[in-house]
Amino acid sequence: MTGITASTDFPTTSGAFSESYNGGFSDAFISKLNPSGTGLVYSTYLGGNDTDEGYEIALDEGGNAYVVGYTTSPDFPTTTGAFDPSYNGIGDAFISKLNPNGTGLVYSTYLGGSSFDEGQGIKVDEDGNAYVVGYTTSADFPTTAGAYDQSYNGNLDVFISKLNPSGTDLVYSTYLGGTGDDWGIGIAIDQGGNAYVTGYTESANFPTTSGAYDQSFNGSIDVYITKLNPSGTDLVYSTYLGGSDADLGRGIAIDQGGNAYVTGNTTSPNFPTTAGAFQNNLTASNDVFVTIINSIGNALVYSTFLGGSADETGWGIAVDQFGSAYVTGATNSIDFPTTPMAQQTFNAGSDDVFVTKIGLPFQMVQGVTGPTGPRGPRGKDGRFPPNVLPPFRSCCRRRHRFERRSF
Ligand SMILES: [Ca+2]
Ligand SMILES: [Ca+2]
Ligand SMILES: [Ca+2]
Ligand SMILES: [Ca+2]
Repeated sequence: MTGITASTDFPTTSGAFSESYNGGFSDAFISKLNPSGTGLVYSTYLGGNDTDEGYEIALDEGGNAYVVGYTTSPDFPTTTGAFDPSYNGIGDAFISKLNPNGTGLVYSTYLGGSSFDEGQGIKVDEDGNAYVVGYTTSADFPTTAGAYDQSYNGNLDVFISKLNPSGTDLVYSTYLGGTGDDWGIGIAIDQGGNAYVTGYTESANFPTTSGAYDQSFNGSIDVYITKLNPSGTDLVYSTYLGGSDADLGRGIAIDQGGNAYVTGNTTSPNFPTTAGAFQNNLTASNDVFVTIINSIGNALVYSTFLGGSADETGWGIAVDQFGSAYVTGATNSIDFPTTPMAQQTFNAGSDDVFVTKIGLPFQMVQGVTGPTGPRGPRGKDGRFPPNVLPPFRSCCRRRHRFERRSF
């Protein structure tokens, strides 16, 4: 895991890359827990004498850890021969690759221009290339020849950069955005080397593609979902997603068929949902959304709100081989939908973490609370097509709705 700490006594391990705090407002940290969660395999600070923040981590098959984040430290640890070993000012993104033992950096580089640059998301392919997303106000952010968009579009722009396995050079690097503020938050890759990015935009001229699901801005802030080709030279598709109010994308994952699963939060009562989805109405000022868009980016496969009577935010999403989505985030609702026999069915105060599994409408979720489980609605074969769902009985409490429709 990675994150941010201001603690000078954050637990580190003997021999780790950086055992002691490096100063300033914060350091990033990288920690590896053993399989049973009873001890640290390694734990290290990562940072310089100013602010350092770790935002996402990815692993390769060799056990190397790749971290992306943000730093204002001129002495952030970089490695000789790295793509950019020197600070560019007003905040830079960083990408650091830590060896499997946590004892040293394989490479570490700044990424940014002369203005503000912040890294947010990272994924690594099987060859060790790192794909990074973030946002920038630098007109001189490093881009590559032939990349999709080599020129700054104004205010915040998204950047998408692919770093080679040795961290010495960019394979490609491109801006993405319109004239307004555009934030890059989440990134996913498929086996073909396409990169999928989500975040949010205030640009009415954010680049979309012909035939995409939603080519026009819906107001306030919108989610976008953009698929970049393997060479970083062009968009495969790019679409808005949202309603008339604020819609913010944060997490994205890709299934084996190339469908993109996106989560975030929305305050739009008219955020697009699909017929038969778990929750078709906004329950409060701010709900999580979970949306699946098809592989060519021209239609929604599934889209739902997820939330209770107070606010929540979706932060991360994963998808399994059956197409079920696993969503996590934070909620301060006392009536956030939970399932019977879940680990914790109540809010213990203020913001709580939530973990939710949502199956596609035509699939069933196995397990004790699934359709065929001892607490489930016991369909003959555990499979209710969405249009013949058994009616909800008036006796059933809200959480049962979730159980029945969560497949
Ligand atoms: Ca620091
Ligand atoms: Ca900078
Ligand atoms: Ca912009
Ligand atoms: Ca909107």
